[in-house]
Amino acid sequence: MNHLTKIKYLFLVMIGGYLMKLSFRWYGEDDPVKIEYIRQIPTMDSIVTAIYDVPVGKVWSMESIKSLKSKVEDSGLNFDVIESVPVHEDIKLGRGDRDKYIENYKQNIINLGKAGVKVICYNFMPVFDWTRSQLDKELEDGSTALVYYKEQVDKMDPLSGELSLPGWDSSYTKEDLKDLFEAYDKVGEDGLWDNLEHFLKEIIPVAEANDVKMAIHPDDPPWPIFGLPRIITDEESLDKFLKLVDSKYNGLTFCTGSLGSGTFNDVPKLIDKYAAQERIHFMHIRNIKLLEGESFEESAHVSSYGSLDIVAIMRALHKNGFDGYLRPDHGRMIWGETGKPGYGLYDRALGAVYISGIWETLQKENNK
Ligand code: DNO
Repeated sequence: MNHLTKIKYLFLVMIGGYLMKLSFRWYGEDDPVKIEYIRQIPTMDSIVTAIYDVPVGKVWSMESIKSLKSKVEDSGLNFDVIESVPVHEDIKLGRGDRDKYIENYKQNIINLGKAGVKVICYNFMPVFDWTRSQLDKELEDGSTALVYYKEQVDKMDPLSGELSLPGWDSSYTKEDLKDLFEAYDKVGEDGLWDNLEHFLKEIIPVAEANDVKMAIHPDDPPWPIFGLPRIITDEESLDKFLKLVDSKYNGLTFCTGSLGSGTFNDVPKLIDKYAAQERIHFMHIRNIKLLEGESFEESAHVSSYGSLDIVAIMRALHKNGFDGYLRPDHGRMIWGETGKPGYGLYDRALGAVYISGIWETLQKENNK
């Protein structure tokens, strides 16, 4: 911890500040996990949510944002982080109605800023968000988890129109998908970078003016899938991304599981680097067990259950006085719970308490 960070840290501790803000993803009224239950998780600060019934690319009305904010605040939690405001494919492809969609995106930043939102998470993955081969793989202890087995993914046919994962936009028809795949083939990696740069140069000034920090989510997994380009994958690409628009408002959602599934990424080292630059605004803490050859299983958060050292990760954040938002990411399904894969209550709550236990230890060690 450098001198200034230490002073800021000690000051915050004195006034009862908790620095890192623990948050939890909630899918709104339709989420089987009740917001009142989330409130009961110790040290919980905020809800991470979004408006889910507006098609990608449209403006979220002030009315719907306010009503969501009230629901969250009535439960005693803060409404500071939105995950996600999705980016329309026309923006990523630099085609069609891109200008209109960028204007709409700016309006969403303005509206969310007015409602007091501090961080917006988004991604720039073509067509599909996160990808897994199975959502309910039974682990040794009888719990189930999301897994990515390369040999199974290689056999999947995304153009069949039959594949579906909870993170994907299911409104595409077979024809839409065919058209998108052809368009991305032409755009390629370089074109995707150009389109990302254009998007950032348009939206970051609006984010600055409205005091909303933008936080891109890395590609999950961090390599191309189904022949579609993926560009936010490793240190080189994160450096390149942050330089496209060199502003604090152009930052990262650092997802340990996404970046960590690439063996080429040293997760604690990357966190140390980008937290020191104050470019991490939102953390997703997930553990994964790396298997041979681009395959992995999601595990319990505890370090010894996966391949990531969660204590080293939290230490890298703490060392840099991280005062952003952090949420436990994907949990397994345990204790017979059913619901949204990766987003049940129980295992994520265990993860949350494990994480805040590590944080408390680091704070107390530091105060000695
Ligand atoms: C997976 C999530 C992602 C994330 C988006 C952000 O569980 O972390 O779906 O929300 O990529 O836009």
